[in-house]
Amino acid sequence: MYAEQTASFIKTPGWLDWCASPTKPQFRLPPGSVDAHCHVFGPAAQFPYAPERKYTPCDAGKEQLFALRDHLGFSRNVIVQATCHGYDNRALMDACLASAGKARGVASVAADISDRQLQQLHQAGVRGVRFNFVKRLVDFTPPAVLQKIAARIAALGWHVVVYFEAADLAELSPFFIELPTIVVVDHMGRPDVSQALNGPGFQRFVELMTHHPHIWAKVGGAERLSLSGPPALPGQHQPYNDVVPFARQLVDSFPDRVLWGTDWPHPNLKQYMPDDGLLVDMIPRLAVSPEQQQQLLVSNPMRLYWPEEQ
Ligand code: 0GY
Repeated sequence: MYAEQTASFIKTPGWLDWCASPTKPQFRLPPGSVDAHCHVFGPAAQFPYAPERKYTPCDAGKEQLFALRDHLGFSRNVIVQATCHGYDNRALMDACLASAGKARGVASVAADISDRQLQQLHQAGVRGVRFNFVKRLVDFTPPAVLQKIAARIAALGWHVVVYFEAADLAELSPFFIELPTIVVVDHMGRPDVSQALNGPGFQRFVELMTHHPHIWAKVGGAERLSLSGPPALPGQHQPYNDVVPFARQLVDSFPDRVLWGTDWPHPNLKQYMPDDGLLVDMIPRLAVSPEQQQQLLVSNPMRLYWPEEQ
């Protein structure tokens, strides 16, 4: 499995590489801010991509992630295992271990993972597992298998991160409700932002959070969800306007259960690569008050990923 040669890794046709020179954000992040959703890819020469992957990215290693963290003004990262690495969490663990305590991880694990391997992940800084239901990214795993994994990681004090398409929320909700840990939903459950904010699609997700206080949401991913897109020229208009009301409703309604992340290096975007500095500059439009910003960027992620420092 680990014998694949770097030379055989040819990027998926049309792959867009991450933005090498993002602008410096104008928004000054609160001290101690956490980028709570980002990834590392490879580098493939050291950490080969998984044979079962659905895409082959460009490399995006820990040094580059840490440089972005410092450039944007974040203090810490939560690195989420990307599907291109399958259940091989070595690149994620390596990044967490090299971060001097400034990165925690969310891993992907198979049902047959041993207790010893779970302990190794914990020691590296992993505090959650990701269950991915997006069909273009992963093959199907039966819910019963995921429930067994969840029961085991609950005993470690970890939580579950879930990624799914909005159309699948109704079917998946009973499963999420029964999970024995905090459940963090990636990209706000991927709402269709061309639909009304108060329409049934997004309100189903809001209802889920209203009635189930163990469900949290990440309110990043504007560049992935937006149909209006970024400004044509820097400063021309407010970017990603169409996503703002959706994120803002979640921040206003559940200020102690929201997280934000860059999603660097932005896998599978097809049109353009976002400027991570402009994404940070969106934050005060989503979390308007200094109190909300403190919760979104500092106290919520710290409670989940660095509880021992609280
Ligand atoms: C994201 C989104 C995507 C990919 C992954 O693990 C992954 O491959 O999460 C996507 O393609 O929508 O959050 O990074």
